[in-house]
Amino acid sequence: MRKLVWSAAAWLAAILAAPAFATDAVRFYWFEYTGRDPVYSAPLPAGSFHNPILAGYYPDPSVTRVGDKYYLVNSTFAHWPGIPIHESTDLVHWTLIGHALSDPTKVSFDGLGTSRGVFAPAIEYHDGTFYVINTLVDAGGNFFVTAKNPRGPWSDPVWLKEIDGIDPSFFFDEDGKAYVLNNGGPEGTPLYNGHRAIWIQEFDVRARKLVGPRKVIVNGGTDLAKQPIWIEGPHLYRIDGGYFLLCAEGGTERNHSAVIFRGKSPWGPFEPYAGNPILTQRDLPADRPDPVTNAGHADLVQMKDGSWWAVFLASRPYKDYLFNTGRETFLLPVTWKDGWPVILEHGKPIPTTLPGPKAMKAGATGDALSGNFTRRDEFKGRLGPEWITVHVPRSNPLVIGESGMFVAPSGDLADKRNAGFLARRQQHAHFDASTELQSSFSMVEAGLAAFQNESSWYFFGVRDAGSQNELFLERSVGGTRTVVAKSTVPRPAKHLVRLRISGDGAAYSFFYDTGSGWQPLLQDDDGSFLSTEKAGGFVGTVLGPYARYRQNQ
Ligand code: 6LW
Repeated sequence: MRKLVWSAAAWLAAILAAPAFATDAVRFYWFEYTGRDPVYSAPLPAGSFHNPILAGYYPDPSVTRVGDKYYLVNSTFAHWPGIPIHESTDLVHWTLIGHALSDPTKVSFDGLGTSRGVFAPAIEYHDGTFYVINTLVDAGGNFFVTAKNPRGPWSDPVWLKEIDGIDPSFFFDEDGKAYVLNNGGPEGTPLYNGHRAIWIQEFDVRARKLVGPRKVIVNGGTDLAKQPIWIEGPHLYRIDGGYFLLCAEGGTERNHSAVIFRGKSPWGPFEPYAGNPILTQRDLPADRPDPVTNAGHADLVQMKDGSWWAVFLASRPYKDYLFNTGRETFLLPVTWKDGWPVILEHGKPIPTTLPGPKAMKAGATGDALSGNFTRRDEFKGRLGPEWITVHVPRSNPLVIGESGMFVAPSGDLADKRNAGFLARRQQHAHFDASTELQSSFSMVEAGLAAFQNESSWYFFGVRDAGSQNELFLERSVGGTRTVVAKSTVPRPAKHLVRLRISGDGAAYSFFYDTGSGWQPLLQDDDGSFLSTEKAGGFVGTVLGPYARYRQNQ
């Protein structure tokens, strides 16, 4: 049995250093995921790309350019490792190169809901150093980490206790001064629900700490009289001698938007653009084809060729306001109008296929993150970049050998702690996820889970039933658990069982194969309870191998 090293997650190495562990571990031989959204079925025109560029739950994107490379970070809440760092040379094809939070001894989300922990991060590069700043909600607050190499190692967190709020970002000015911005409560009592403000404070780069007074530079939003809500995600840029402040406004749901302000100093005053918002989908007809919604929380980047682009979050409902894939990362070109950056004209739908940046080379590749694709993991020695866990592992849940991955049962999906669950993001409304496992166990139940949060999940598993095996489907809807289907089958040869979950919008279907081809256990179950609209939260559905100790039926 050989130790495992994840390409981007040294942390896992630490966990798996331990010799082969619990004898109750379940062997999974492979896992295969196929995304088949009709909107991406047509061949991609030359020079074009699909939106989102990072499909599945990759919210709150922030991007920076260093030379001819781009680095992007996203929020990860209670999933682990935290704050993935993707690298690209064309803003379209991205490769996971590491995580800003990967030392399990430094962070804990135990006891927290799945949508607590890592909120919106921001990445900057200054004077040979990468900076990632973030808020660990209910888990320590605001902090930053630094690295010379974006692949790591990243420093231990430097806590910023002065900041009472979220969505911090750095701004390094041309005059050598630096600042931290964030959104927080207004000065004094909020005037209305959702009344927030954008704050700024100077940052001493050498001393690595905040200095001087904190100041509100935007109170409420673009027009306080209109009671704008949730002014958030601030990013400050110096462009052609002016200071541009980009923020999200309206809250991260249907009414989300991106708004821009301009000033002559980082301390303001900041004047809002008369043409705001510069990005939203909130005023488009609900019955439009292939709708994209929630668009907002953006960050701008100038490419080497001088063109400007924006990354931002948005979601793709499969029906009404239902999406199980969370808030994803999109890309659009920025146009300049009368000296103001505009991401999308009012009333225009976000395109899901469009021409890419000039830097995009034919045949360029990256990780499987956009469009339709199939990813198969044979669990041989190294795990693909897509794998994460829910919560920070405390023990060693996984070991990979020459032939398969062993998942040790520890805890339960509802536990708000790490369980024996290895997951990847659901990245399509139409998908198939399948695996093969060895079912020779007595005290354990194992199979596939589809997990939105600790109260909303499916567990499609197999367990011992005397001389036979029992396939079962357990569903937790808002915390109420029900076994909605089960079937007893003869013990398969070599105890090999294949399981498949197929999703088509809200319809989730469950198939098994014990040697005589795929058999349905349950088809077209209403999986819309895994949607953000019904389950709540800031994340998206994740899928993968799961094992737990048998529960009293
Ligand atoms: C993020 C903030 C937000 O930090 O949600 O609603 C938070 N807006 O900008 C989590 O995504």
